[in-house]
Amino acid sequence: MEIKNRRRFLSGAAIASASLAAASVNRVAMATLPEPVFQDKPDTQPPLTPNNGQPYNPVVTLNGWTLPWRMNNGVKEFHLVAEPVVREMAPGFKAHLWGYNGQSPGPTIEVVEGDKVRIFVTNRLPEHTSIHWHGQRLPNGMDGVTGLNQPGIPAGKTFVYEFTARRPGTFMYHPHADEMTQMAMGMMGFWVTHPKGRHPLIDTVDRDFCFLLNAYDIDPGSYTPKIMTMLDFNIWSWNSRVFPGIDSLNVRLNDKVRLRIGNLTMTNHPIHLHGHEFLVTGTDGGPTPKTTRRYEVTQDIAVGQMRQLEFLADEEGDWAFHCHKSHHTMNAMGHDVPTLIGVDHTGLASRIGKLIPDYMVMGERGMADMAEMEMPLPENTIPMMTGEGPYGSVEMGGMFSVLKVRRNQKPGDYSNPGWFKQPPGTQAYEWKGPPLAEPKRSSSGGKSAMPRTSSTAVEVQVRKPGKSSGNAHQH
Ligand SMILES: [Cu+2]
Repeated sequence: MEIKNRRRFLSGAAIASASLAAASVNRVAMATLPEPVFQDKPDTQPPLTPNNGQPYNPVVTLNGWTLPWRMNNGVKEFHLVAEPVVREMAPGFKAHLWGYNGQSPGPTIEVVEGDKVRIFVTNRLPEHTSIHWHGQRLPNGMDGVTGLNQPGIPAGKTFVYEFTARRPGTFMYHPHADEMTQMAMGMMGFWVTHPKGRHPLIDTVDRDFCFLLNAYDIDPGSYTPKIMTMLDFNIWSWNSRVFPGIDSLNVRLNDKVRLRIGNLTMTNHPIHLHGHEFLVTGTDGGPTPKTTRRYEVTQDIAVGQMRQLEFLADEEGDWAFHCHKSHHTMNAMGHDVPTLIGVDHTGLASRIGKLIPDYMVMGERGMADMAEMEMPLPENTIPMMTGEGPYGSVEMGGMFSVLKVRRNQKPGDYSNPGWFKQPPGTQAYEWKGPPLAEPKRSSSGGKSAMPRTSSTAVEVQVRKPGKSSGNAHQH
């Protein structure tokens, strides 16, 4: 028995020394755990300017922050603590998630190409975990897949990851242990490797923003995501924040701006920017060759992908910036409600109102009423469409924010400049001339390339599938 244990110990030591040789990072200096740094605020923190190591232009994490490090004999040391967190997803709406160092997502890690990196990961979750460094070149034993590359980090233990940041670009990190639970609970973070010196394909920019796309299923009135959900999420978020809780991206007129976006949801997100065209300057594999770049206003970001978008912010104003799937710019309570547009409820509300005071019929003119109305909501949720703009409700939620381009925004100032005041004569206005005459409409039907011999006209009423089919949304 003793011999068997000893043999196992020896073979373990042999494996350890083999990986030590491969890791190319010196472990000798490692003596103490770096003090972990925690963040209790969901506000966008100013860029963390490096005060040691190689210089770089830091990124700004939307409603997030960058993890400070310590230098230890030429190695950049970080300390991540996996733990349950309370994340304010928007004012008045808190979620009980799992994350790192006090927040979900975890802090952004910024390093420079060629940096030797050591990351201590302490597990304060009730189950084992691991971290996969998504997209990195690294020794196989550092890739973080539980069971394949390493045993899971048991609850209460600390593991150490070491590798050299070999290629510059945009990366992510997330658990590779009970992934369905741990990612549904919000465990993920951003990683940026800046180029060492000038890179022919990576431009210097004035503002460099990053955020992750994530999604949750949290019933109105509850606090914890439902982890079994695969398709029907109701909270579509950027860095675990939903509009109007997502900070605006505040830039100076004619700034060169880079947006780094990673998708850790279970569907694709066509990210759309108003008022400007951007180039896709980077993907999962690194900077894109210049010959492949073309201007776009929407970039689809598939599951597990990262994209870098760059543009010149040369149009002043408040420009919407959002996922183009309309259900993704909507918060909870927008689901399982039958379409009632065109349904005549005349008299219904007043009749029911005699029985149930405050009864309202929603949705017969569309859903905008829901954004305007002060609807009573359950505790701890957020209206489906909301966000007060200078001209009324923005009628958005979820994956929506605003790019604010201002002439007088100072370099390095990320504060919100308030609403844009359109110069006189540059805003859509009401037509005050003669009213519209009744137009002539054609009543002829369309032709078919392959006509049937007999045809019966069918008019369909399309209703979205959903669990509830009868009643309107009631309050
Ligand atoms: Cu989307």
